[in-house]
Amino acid sequence: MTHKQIVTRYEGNPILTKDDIPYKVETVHNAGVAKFAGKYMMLFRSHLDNGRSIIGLAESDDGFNFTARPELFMTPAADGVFAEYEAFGVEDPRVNVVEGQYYITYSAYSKHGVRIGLAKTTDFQTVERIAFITQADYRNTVIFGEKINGRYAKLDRPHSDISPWSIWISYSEDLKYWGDSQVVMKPVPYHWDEMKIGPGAPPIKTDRGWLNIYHGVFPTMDGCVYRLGVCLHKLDDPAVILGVGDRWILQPEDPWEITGYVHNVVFTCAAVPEEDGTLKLYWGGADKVMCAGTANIEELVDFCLKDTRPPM
Ligand code: BMA
Repeated sequence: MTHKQIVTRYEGNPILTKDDIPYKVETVHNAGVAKFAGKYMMLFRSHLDNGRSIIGLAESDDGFNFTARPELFMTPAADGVFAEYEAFGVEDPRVNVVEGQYYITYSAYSKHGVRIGLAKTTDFQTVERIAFITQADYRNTVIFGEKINGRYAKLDRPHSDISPWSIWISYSEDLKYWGDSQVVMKPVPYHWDEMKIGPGAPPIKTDRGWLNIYHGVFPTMDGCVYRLGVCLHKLDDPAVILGVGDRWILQPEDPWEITGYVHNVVFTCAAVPEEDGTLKLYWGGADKVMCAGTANIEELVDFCLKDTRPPM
């Protein structure tokens, strides 16, 4: 099997665009998706025509045909600490199903930088903000679906000049206060993910480890190319990476992935595991539309373990 076949694109892509939204937006992309009460709930990011982002909601019975609700789901908070740190927009939500509860991790932008907010929904109508769970220069936080050795665990992507855009793990007893952080994976020079990597979909538990579908960025003379890859974290110690697939599993190929708001981008915030051993993968195409595909979970795990590269 070649890397081109491991993810099968849905024939009806793109599955959601700005033309499907009952209010005015410029883009529909980088959505978190989870199953809730028998439906697929999609929290999607949209740029407004001032360049800032808000989050809308669409729902589906089959995971491919989505209908957007007329109401917005999340806009920058109006007051308090959340207003201070979300003033420039809310972006790239992940829906983390943790012990049956729905936690949303989102990028909050402001004049202070970008940091990660944690919110919760019990009904996909209302959203309750809980806390900011990182400082600035963090994006792409995903939370493991259960406590591991008595603590919650999250992956995210801090940035520093000395160690650019790498994946770190940290732990918490209450989802609010996090610590014991350490780096687990870094970009590899002259490789498809040499410039930046970041967690994508919330990790999926398998018999052989936690499957992490991440994004990797390669700089070119024509700008950056965003692709997706996979790695596998040890079940009882997710700071240990058992394997990183050496090749990407998805790259921009369809016209709406190559051209859009930002060209040459496939970017994921969601993968939904199904009972038949497949998963539905969701990605933003060129920061403008939502796309979907399917993959076999065991094949993705094999991909992590068979032709691997070191995590750092
Ligand atoms: C990243 C984030 C993502 C976006 C990607 C490609 O830095 O801004 O939301 O999809 O760039 O533009």
